[in-house]
Amino acid sequence: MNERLTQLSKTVSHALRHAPWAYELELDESGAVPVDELIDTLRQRQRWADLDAAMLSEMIAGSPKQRFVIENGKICAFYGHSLPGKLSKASAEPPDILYHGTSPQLVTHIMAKGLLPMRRQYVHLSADRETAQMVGSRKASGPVILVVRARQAHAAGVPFYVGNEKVWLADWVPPEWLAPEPGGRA
Ligand code: HQG
Repeated sequence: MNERLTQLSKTVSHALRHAPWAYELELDESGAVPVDELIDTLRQRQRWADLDAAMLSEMIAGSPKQRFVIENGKICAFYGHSLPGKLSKASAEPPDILYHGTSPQLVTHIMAKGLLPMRRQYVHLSADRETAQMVGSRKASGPVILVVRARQAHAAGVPFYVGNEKVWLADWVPPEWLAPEPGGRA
């Protein structure tokens, strides 16, 4: 994806995950806004004066991560939200194991308190190890991968929610369902 589309992805993330009010957008209860409204408001900024639906679709399709979806004329972010007013997500039975990549420095705290959403609405979990490795690499050059016994946690009453194919969400994952990957640095 070229630099301009990467910038567009960041701007749309900001608008749909973190600060819709800064764009005079009002998200519905699932976090979606009409595509036309998003395009109109971004076009008022000089940088995005030439934005159109095709460019938006190209950005979504070309992104290595599945961040946004357009459905019935509305666009929303699958995950990542920090805005106040938690968006309702469909809860679902997770796979046996999910992963969470993080900094070695945080592991002691996480193993004491569990995984917390911190600044976002939900804890973010990865469906595969490789994705967790990528997520953790944003935090540390030698990230730790935590293995989450998700199916068992779910059976014990911990809710999980679908983000996209690779991202699962949770409100809180208690420490008893977590273990630093064997051979990891923790
Ligand atoms: C840590 C990106 C101390 C947690 C990624 C993480 C992801 C704790 C940090 C998505 C803790 C929050 C989200 C506790 C959790 N004590 N630290 N008890 N519980 N933490 O960035 O999961 O590119 O908000 O380990 O790919 O890293 O933006 O969350 O390190 O899918 O589309 O608190 O964002 O996607 O960090 O990443 P973040 P995340 P995009």
